[in-house]
Amino acid sequence: MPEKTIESINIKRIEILDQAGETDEALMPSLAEADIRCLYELLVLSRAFDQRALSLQREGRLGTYASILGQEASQVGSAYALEQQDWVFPSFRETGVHIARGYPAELLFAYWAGDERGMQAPEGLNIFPISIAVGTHIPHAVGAAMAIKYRGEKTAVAAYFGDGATSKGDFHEGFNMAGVYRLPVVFICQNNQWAISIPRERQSAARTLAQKAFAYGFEGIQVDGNDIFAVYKVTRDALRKARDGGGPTFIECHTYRMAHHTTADDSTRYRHDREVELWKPRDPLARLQSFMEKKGLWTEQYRAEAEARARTIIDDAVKKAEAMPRPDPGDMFTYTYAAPSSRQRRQQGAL
Ligand SMILES: Cc1ncc(C[n+]2csc(CCOP(=O)(O)OP(=O)(O)O)c2C)c(N)n1
Repeated sequence: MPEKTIESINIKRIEILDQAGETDEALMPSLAEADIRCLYELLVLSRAFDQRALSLQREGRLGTYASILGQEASQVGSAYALEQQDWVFPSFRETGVHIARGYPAELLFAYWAGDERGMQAPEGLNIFPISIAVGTHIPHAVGAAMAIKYRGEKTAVAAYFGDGATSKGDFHEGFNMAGVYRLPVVFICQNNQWAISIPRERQSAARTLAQKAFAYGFEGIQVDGNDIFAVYKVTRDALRKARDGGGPTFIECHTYRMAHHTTADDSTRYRHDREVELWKPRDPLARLQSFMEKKGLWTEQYRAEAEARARTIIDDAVKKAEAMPRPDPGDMFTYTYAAPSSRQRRQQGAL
């Protein structure tokens, strides 16, 4: 009997904007100048939030916080491609997604200060509470996509997670179901090279994470996650495909976590400074800035104004978050189960 190749795999990687701010015109998505400015300002705002959250945590005003420094293009670029009706299932490191969707910054600060009411999305913002448990929201996102398909709606779901989540059972179960039923879901992995202290090469022996989709019968694609135009284009195309009945896509955003895992971690104990140094020139914000400068869309004055606007928004959000009346401890019970268990009732009585 002859030996035949019955399947083969091709994984694409998309890059559009290089470090010098030059673009590949053939791949460049059509974006008006106003969109480009908006993307830049969302990056600035996300970074301002991040910096402030880190300082507030150090002052004891937030509990703990997972920085997004270096990952802003993966987050803002992908979120910018969403339509208002689309649903987002975030993990704990998606502040840039929340900000790009217009989630009130005061609610994010309140959440990281330990107030669960911060995860109650305002009406019309289709964004689920963040999942601290790694990957457990992937099947939830797939379930939502199943409901959308069942109802015949023209809506897509975006599920965000890290490289570590791709080793979880939830990931494989979710991917399997999404593939079998061709569900309208886009899986967005920010491969930031580390799952706390586990490096990417110890996470999986696969050459790319994108190729994991292949086994489930749908497309996996890798994108330069520090290139906002590439992330935007790949996500926009995948979301359109999902809404048009073309089924799921898995996007691996190849990026880097510049900060510690969270404010409770010390990354110097497991990774070399020279690795972090290597990624500094790939900064997503600096790259967009170089592009805009060449196009005459960026000046020092514009930067100063954008940063001042971001500072005002963040100052205001901190004030609002800290002025919120303290939550009622009874809420712990009210929002956990539809009907409290006998143990919960006992605990409730002890409050
Ligand atoms: C189910 C579960 N197991 C373990 C943890 C502890 N934990 C928190 S973050 C993390 C690593 C996550 O890495 P990755 O998915 O790559 O996301 P990143 O933090 O890099 O954004 C782990 C193991 C958890 N939160 N949930």
